[in-house]
Amino acid sequence: PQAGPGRVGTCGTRGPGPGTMLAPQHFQTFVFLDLETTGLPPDRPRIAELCVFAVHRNSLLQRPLLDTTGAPRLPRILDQLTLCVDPLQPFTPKAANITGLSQQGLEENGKRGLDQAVAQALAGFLARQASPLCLVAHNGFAYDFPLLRTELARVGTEMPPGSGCLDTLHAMKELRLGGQGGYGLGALFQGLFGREPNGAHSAEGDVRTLIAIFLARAPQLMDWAARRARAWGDVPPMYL
Ligand code: DCM
Ligand code: MG
Ligand code: MG
Repeated sequence: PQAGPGRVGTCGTRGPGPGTMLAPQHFQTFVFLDLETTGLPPDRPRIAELCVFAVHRNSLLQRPLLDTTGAPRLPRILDQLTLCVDPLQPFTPKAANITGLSQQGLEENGKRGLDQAVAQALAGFLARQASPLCLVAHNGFAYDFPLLRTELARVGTEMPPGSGCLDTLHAMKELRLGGQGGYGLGALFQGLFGREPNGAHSAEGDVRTLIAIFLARAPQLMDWAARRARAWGDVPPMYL
C-alpha cells in the first residue's frame, strides 16, 4: 500500500541492492546536500563546508525556466543553508586544491568546528520543510550520507529518522540516464547542458549543479525516490 504524506516508517523491504528501502511514499521536500571535506574516505575526512537546498516537489515538477546558456534556472522558492566549518584537521593536498579551502583559511576566518550549533541549525532548517523529506546527494551512499552521519554522531545528533536518502549517482546509473562522459556530476551537467557547471567543489556550487541535473530528470528521479529511497537510519557511518 502507498504510504501517505507523513507516514514514514521503515518497512524493511529488501531491494536488489544492499540496504533497506522505505515504504513507497510521496516525498514532499527534496533536500539537496553537498559536503566539502578534508579528503577521501581512507583519510577519515572531516567536513569543512556543508550546503543544503530544500525544494518542494511542486517546484521540481514544474517545467523549469532556462538561463541564457540553456541550463535550468533553480526554482524561485527554495530554502538554502551553507556553513563553513573548521575541520580541525589538515586537508589533503588534493582536497585543498579542488575546494580552494584550507584549515588555516577557515581558522583565520574564525570558523568553529562542527558543533551543536551546526547540528541545531541543520535541524531547524529541516524542521521548517514539509515532510516527508528525501535527502539527495550525488554519490551520497558512498560519501556524503555516511560522513554526515559520522559527524552528527560526534555531536550526539541525528537527522530526522524517517528521512529518505537518494543517491543520484546510483539512480542515474540504474536508470541509464548518463551521457558519454560518464556519471560524475560535472559530466552529467556537461552532457545535459553542453557546458561546464559553475562553482565545482564548492558545496553550494555542487548543490546548484545537482539541482539543475535533477530538474532535467525530475519525474524519473522522483518516481525512483518514491520506490527506492533508503532510510537515513540504515546509512552506516563512514567511520566512528
Ligand atoms: N575529494 C578528494 N579528492 C577528490 C575528490 C573529492 O579529496 N579527487 C574530497 C574533497 C571534497 C569532497 O571529497 O571536498 C567532496 O567532493 P565534491 O567536491 O566532488 O563534492
Ligand atoms: Mg559532493
Ligand atoms: Mg562538492
